[in-house]
Amino acid sequence: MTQKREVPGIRPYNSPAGGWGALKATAKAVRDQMDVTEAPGLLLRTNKPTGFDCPGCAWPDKEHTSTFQFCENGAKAVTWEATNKRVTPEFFAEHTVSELLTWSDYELENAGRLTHPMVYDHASDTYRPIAWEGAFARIGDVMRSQPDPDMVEFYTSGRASNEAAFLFQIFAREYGTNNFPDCSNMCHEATSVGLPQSIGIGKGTVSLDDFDECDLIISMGHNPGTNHPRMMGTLHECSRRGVPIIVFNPLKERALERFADPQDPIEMGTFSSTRIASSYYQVKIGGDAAALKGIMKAVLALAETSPDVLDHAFIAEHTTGFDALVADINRTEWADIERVSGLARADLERVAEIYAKSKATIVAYGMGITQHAKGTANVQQIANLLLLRGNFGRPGAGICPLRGHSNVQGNRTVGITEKPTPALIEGIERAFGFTAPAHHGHDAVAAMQAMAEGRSKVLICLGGNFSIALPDPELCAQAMRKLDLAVHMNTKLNRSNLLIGKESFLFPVLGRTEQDVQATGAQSVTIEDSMSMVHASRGRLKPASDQLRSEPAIVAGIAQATLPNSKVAWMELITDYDLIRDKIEVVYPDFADYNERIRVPGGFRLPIGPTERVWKTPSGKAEFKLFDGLNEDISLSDGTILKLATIRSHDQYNTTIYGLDDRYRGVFGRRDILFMNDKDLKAKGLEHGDLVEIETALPSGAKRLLKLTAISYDISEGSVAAYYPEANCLIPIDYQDKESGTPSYKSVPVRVSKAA
Ligand SMILES: Nc1nc2c(c(=O)[nH]1)N[C@H]1C(S)=C(S)[C@@H](COP(=O)(O)OP(=O)(O)OC[C@H]3O[C@@H](n4cnc5c(=O)[nH]c(N)nc54)[C@H](O)[C@@H]3O)O[C@H]1N2
Ligand SMILES: Nc1nc2c(c(=O)[nH]1)N[C@H]1C(S)=C(S)[C@@H](COP(=O)(O)OP(=O)(O)OC[C@H]3O[C@@H](n4cnc5c(=O)[nH]c(N)nc54)[C@H](O)[C@@H]3O)O[C@H]1N2
Ligand SMILES: [Mo]
Repeated sequence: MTQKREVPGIRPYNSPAGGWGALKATAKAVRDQMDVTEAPGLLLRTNKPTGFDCPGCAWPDKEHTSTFQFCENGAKAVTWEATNKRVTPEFFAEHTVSELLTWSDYELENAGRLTHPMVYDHASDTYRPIAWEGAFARIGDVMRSQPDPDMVEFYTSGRASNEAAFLFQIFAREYGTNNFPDCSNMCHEATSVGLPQSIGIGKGTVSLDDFDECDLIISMGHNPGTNHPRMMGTLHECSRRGVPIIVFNPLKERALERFADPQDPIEMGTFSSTRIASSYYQVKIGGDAAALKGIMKAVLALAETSPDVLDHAFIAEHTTGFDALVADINRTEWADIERVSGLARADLERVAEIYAKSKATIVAYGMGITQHAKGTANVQQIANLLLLRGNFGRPGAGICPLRGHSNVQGNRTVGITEKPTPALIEGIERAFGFTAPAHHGHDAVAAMQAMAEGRSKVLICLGGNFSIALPDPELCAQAMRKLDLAVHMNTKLNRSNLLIGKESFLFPVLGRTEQDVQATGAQSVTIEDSMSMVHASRGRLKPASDQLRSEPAIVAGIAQATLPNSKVAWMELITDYDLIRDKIEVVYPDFADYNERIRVPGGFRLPIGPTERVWKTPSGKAEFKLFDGLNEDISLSDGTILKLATIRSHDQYNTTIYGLDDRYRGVFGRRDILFMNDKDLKAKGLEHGDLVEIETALPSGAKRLLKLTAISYDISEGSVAAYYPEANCLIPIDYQDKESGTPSYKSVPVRVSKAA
């Protein structure tokens, strides 16, 4: 990287990730949002058996009995929710919705916690307070007047508890639809669709203990220093144990290079750090399947002279499709693998050698794998690599998708899906005595398309910022404005709340950190982490206002008002969440003794078939799945086209912008940046710091442009990166993985030129 010219806000960051910088940033997060005397007590209750589950990420804690695990971005998530700032009826009276639309995403959420149920008033262009019961009654009227239940969309963002998500899906299904757009559709849907075909379950198979026993970790397309910070403790330990950690990522991410653990007194005292990646391969954006096929090709070549390199017994007993995989790999030429992955054959052969020696391998992956036009097939290539050496159902081995929102996996487990299985429909019949609809509903993209085309008229959001998280903000804004009714349940104000159609309600909800008191007393909710551990979470803080209601209570209120002849005892269920969990147990037998088992510290683990070598696929075996060719759109590589990935900064949580720095990448006080390789800058006649115009280079569709400042960065050639959600305007809504519906947020073909 040659950063000769001074560019405002751009300075190389030379320290390790973590360390004193992380402590300083935590102190700042506390200072900016909270009463400094309250914060330590609150942060110390994070992830304790009697405390609340950190809303920051879905990484588990050891049995949930560990001492507090220091984590900068967890502290940001917690203090952002527990802030002293408030968005009151007076605030809304002072600011019209048109004015608020001119605020940045950062300014909107930083205004503070919502305090009252509000309804939009067209005459004054403001949100005005409304009583809960009046709001529910009006929503019920509009819902009942819809000609077809499939004209209503039920959106979930993965922060909702199991109890809230379960009630939400029961409500939607009794109302008569399977329209469940969900943040997971933008996130790990490729995992939810790809892995069941490969190994019979759409979840990770490893537990934290497996990290103690593995002897190789391959990390692909995730940035744990920012997005799964508690994973850094695990990687740090593994590295110190001498476990090779092989990273595939187009960007050099500091936390994957070296990390100083703020809980390690020696590293902190001596300003030293631990290296994380033993080798770091800067794959081209969208080149992972090629890299994986290259590694498999080299493994198969090794197996010709040392047959033990493959687990033949496992392959014979537990898999199908091996011969087809070998034929496909044989057809794939090294020259193509090198060109598409951007990696040298010798490097991939080296990875294969290490893999062939490892007795227990874990592959961890994130959005760099799933958010591609071939996301599902990408995930399946990871499963293939692991299957070749029987890396399932053995200590220290398995697949580790890094989930996003802290309970996104749980939401799926308790029924948020647009494609209900017969077992789910039977379970609902058993528990509630009504027949849920079987026809498939809308996922996130399909829901927004239906809204844009006027086929759906109502949107009910259990959290999140739906229209900003999706691609194509212009289309999403138009779609929102065509609605008859939008209902938002949020902790904080965001842009989706301000895109108003006929009627809009904005409901303030209790967050994870707050006490949830119902008729029978204080309640706990339950959460499922990335490793299928289900445990209780209980907030202790006084709620942000006495008007707040819990998500289960709001869902029950709307359901009761919408369905006068409901088979569900909505008001009774929310008096005591044990009653909701009893119903979950009736629908899902895997939750047997739910209420007893979550009272044990650490909770319980849901069954994961592959850990017992049980494969719930059509063939009853694990299946090798083929990746057709190497890359989705080689036809688009005309030499001038670059691939754009949209990524998260260190100071953001999805569409929530905590601040304007991205410390580990050396960006301060701004987000209008395009990360570019030096060679690409030169080839386009650009210099570090030039203002550039980025144009989407898809064959058809509207012209999509964005201006950013290009900076020289250590990123693979042919690849560029910019921040989400600012760059979402470059992505058409239907540019997606057709198998899973996931938008291809990480591989947008673009042209970059100097701005006029
Ligand atoms: N603090 C914080 N924590 C979070 C979140 C947050 O926004 N902030 N979001 C939560 C959610 S919902 C999610 S889904 C997760 C997201 O966590 P991650 O999966 O880590 O998310 P991203 O930042 O989108 O990008 C991941 C990485 O993919 C790399 N990448 C991009 N394209 C490619 C590619 O083609 N191949 C490979 N191998 N790598 C590529 C990028 O360089 C980046 O390092 O984090 C969760 N936790
Ligand atoms: N370009 C691009 N776009 C992407 C991605 C990308 O990598 N690139 N990533 C995608 C991914 S992985 C995801 S998961 C989606 C995220 O999509 P969403 O989950 O819809 O978005 P968030 O930004 O997490 O939602 C933020 C809002 O959640 C509300 N909130 C916070 N806590 C709570 C709570 O406890 N309860 C309730 N009811 N509300 C709460 C706050 O009001 C806040 O404004 O975005 C996707 N969009
Ligand atoms: Mo996500």
